[in-house]
Amino acid sequence: MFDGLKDKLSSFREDVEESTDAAEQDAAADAEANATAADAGRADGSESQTDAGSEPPADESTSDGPVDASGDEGGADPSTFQRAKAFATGRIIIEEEDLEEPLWDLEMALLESDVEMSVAERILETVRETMLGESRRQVETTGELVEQALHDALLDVIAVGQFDFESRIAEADKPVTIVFTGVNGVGKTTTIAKLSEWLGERGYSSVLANGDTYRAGANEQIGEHADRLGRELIAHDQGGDPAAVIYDGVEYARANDVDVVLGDTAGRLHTSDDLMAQLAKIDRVVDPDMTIFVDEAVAGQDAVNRAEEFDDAAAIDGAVLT
Ligand SMILES: Nc1nc2c(ncn2[C@@H]2O[C@H](COP(=O)(O)OP(=O)(O)O)[C@@H](O)[C@H]2O)c(=O)[nH]1
Ligand SMILES: [Mg+2]
Repeated sequence: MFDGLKDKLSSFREDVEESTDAAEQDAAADAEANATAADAGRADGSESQTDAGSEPPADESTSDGPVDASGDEGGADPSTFQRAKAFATGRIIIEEEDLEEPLWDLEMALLESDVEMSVAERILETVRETMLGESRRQVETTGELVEQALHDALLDVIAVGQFDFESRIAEADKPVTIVFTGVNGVGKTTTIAKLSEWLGERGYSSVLANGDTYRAGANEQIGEHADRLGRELIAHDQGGDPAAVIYDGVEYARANDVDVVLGDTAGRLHTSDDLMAQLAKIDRVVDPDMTIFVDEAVAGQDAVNRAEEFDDAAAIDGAVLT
């Protein structure tokens, strides 16, 4: 899925390159035409124009002279002259019309790849704004410019409501309790193991609390991670109360000066009222510092809908996409 989107993004880059290349050639032709106009001016025998004509077309004085001359012919619009001038000075100006078709194709590609309409529009708007009227030096390819504009636009949309996870951990009173929610098999337990390692690398101790008392084998799975990581695991028997397990995890952390409690939960369908009510209970009893929603990046719009449902049961502070 992402390979497809990647291909489309790079074809957007090629499309813009093509249309600006075409514009570049027009500008080159215009620059030549201007030079010819300057020559024609010299043929008229005007002394001052002869001096101007001996300069390269980049010079201000030439662009003034011939602009008036060809303006009389009704040849080119001002933007063409701007382009011709920019070309002569080694700069290219990107115009709305260069972007029109590639942006349309990009919009289709984003929508086909399950990107939400308002997000796609925001990306397009940022790319358009970044690139329009942007002039680039010839050493810098249009491709690089497009890549940077896309990069900035994507960062811009995913940076909404962003917070610095590490500084939040650093500043919070210890122990910091984090509960992980999400549907089945999206990577909650694996993410907890990874995060425990990540925290350890930054000097924070952590304990794992297995609030997944539902699925057979859940204790063994997270137990394996805890063993490998050398972390304490708080677990109850299958069928126990998940809120009680995570609460025990918090008690353990308090008693043993552990910095972070990583509370796992059983995967549940957002459509299952009972299980969602159980999640709300965990939230009430444990009152975690953060609730992290985990989902698969490939879930696309489904993940957004699920996140909304989970957020209703236990307010989400952040999300991990696996
Ligand atoms: N490709 C990929 N697989 C993952 C990732 N995280 C977890 N998995 C795998 O997805 C499966 C379910 O992971 P698990 O952590 O048990 O999901 P949970 O049911 O949400 O706890 C396991 O086979 C994991 O190895 C990830 O980031 N990428
Ligand atoms: Mg799990």
